[in-house]
Amino acid sequence: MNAYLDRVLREVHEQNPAEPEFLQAVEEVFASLEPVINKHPEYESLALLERITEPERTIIFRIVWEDDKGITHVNRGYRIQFNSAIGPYKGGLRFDPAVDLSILKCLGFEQTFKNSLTSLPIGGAKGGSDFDPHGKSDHEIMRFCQAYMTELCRHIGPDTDVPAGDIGVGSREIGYLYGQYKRITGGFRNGALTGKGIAYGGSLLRPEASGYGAAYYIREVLKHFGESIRGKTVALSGYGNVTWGTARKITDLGGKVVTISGRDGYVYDPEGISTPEKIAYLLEMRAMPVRGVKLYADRFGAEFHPEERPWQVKADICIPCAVQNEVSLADAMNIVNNGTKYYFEASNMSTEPDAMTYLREHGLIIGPAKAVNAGGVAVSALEMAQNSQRLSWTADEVDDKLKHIMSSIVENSVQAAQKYGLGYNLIDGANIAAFEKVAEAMRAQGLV
Ligand code: 2IT
Repeated sequence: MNAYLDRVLREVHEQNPAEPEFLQAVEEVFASLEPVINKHPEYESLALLERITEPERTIIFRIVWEDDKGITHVNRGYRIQFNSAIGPYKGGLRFDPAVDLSILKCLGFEQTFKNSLTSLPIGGAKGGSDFDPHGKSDHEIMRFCQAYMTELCRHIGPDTDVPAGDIGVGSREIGYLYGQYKRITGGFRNGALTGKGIAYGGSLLRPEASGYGAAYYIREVLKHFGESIRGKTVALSGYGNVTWGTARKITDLGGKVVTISGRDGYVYDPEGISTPEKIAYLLEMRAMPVRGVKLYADRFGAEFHPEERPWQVKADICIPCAVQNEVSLADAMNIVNNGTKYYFEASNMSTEPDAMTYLREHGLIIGPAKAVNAGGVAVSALEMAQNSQRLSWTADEVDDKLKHIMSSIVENSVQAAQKYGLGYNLIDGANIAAFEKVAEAMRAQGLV
């Protein structure tokens, strides 16, 4: 490895020893940057890598809220404002008991590069809380969101930092968060959050955008190999927003989605998770008190495999859509044994490093998360644009822009890889294209 990359990677390890996910994300990006750093030795004197791996600002705060029985709870809230070189901080909020500083720094770092790839003017951020929304009443969710925003409101705004949803934060939570933001700050600055309901400035297609974008990205890549989604068997994991949007668009484009998964196991539906009723059921399951996908199997007579992951099922295309590090080396071996040709990460950092190495060595065509799922945040940026204009665009206008953004992500990734003689390499290409834009903006703005 290039000596400068090597030194900074060591320093990042020394400074963040307790943050495995963050270190994993930095290593993954650095592994692609050697040719770029060789070409730009001046980046060392600008401390560019030291700066790009250090969040500009990390906010950690106490959240106090009362449940329906009047019992007081304390949670930890976070916002990592990672990089604002190319636009206001932008990225989702995750409410999940697994949330910690390492996961959010990992996601904030990734978001910086993802947002750069969209070609829209958005910097990188991530936030959330270790609050578990599962099993909470609507009023408890509202009180928690209000308590969270009471602190966060002083750090965000349409031109500074624009949060959105992620795991555990959907349109209901964004509604409560925006209501509290408006109440405290005054004025109707709805560009301060995205993923809003349509009635108060949300964008059409924002709920669908991550999944539709993934399908458009996949369509472009398959086209390069003279293939199409039509007739392909597709394995998905998860059953949340990304799985839902991906299943819809893959089905529209003639593919057959045969798996979904939850914390309880996976469902194999050989008939295809393809009717509007089945796809809508994914949304219904999320609202149920029982967690997991067994409900789907019971309802539609599909196979349920408890405690297992869907990667044992033979599929032409595998698309993890659930959570970071959901694909292990054993899963990667199953995927290779099944003769799968295409692997696209739709969840952020879906793949453990040794699993990724295995898939790459076995010649799969791989699309990395920061490119594949960038459609979600891209439509968030389009929502910001609509809010600034005080106009709303039609679904077709948003969809056309999303298609164009996703194909330009594929094209820019391929061009960046080819510029450095790396061939058709979507992983290194995405990292390089994303890094070059952020690095150039940081260089131009001086030592800040
Ligand atoms: O991981 C992601 O890109 C998101 N959760 C969406 C972020 C956003 O600001 O729309």
